[in-house]
Amino acid sequence: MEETKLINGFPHIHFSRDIFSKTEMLERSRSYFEWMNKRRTVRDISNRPVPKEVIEQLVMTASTAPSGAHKQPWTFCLVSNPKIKRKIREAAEEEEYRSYHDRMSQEWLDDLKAIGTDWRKPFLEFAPWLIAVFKKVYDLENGNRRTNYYVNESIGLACGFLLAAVHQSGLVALTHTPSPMNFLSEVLKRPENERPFLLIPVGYPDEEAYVPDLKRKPLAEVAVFYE
Ligand code: IYR
Repeated sequence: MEETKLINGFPHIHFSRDIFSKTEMLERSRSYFEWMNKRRTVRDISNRPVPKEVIEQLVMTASTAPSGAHKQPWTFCLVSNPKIKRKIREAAEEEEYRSYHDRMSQEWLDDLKAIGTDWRKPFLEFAPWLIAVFKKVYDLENGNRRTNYYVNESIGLACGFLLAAVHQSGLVALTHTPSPMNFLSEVLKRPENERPFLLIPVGYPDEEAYVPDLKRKPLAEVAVFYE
């Protein structure tokens, strides 16, 4: 087998991977489901420090996600600086206070009752790391605009990979969406081609952590087969 080949004039490398027997495939897919089904969004995050090297690896995993034309249109801002975390908490709580009091519909507030959220966001200060994910709506190469494609799909996938990597490392995360979150661009001084997408505190769960007793939909409710 040739190792490389030109396609459209561009080098392609030969691809191969481990292929498993049917039994092994079933066992691996089952155990991965069981493992991923243990992942929970956790709001009670401890202030116990998490090494920077772990966070670096988590971001490298997130950045393996597929993206439109392989542009990888994302920037992960990794915040452990207490002053910056405090600024983010204050700005987020200001917006969230207004959302919970004026901007969210009664239906929305009712839907959140079972989850137990409110405008207070202490985890933004106490979690050892905040990962502020920015989408690059376009790239800037020497001041020239270059188009990015399927930016929302791409960055959503990268965040999914990130959450799986956090879970794999034994840590917990919270997908937080302060709204509006333009304040993140200012606090973190991001360039104009980047827009905030998600704010993800990461850390160890508190010893006294509680999560809502959620049930996940069974297969029949989330899948339709056409055989
Ligand atoms: N952004 C708010 C409200 C909120 C909205 C949904 I939809 C949630 O699943 C949880 C919270 C907040 O972060 O509190």
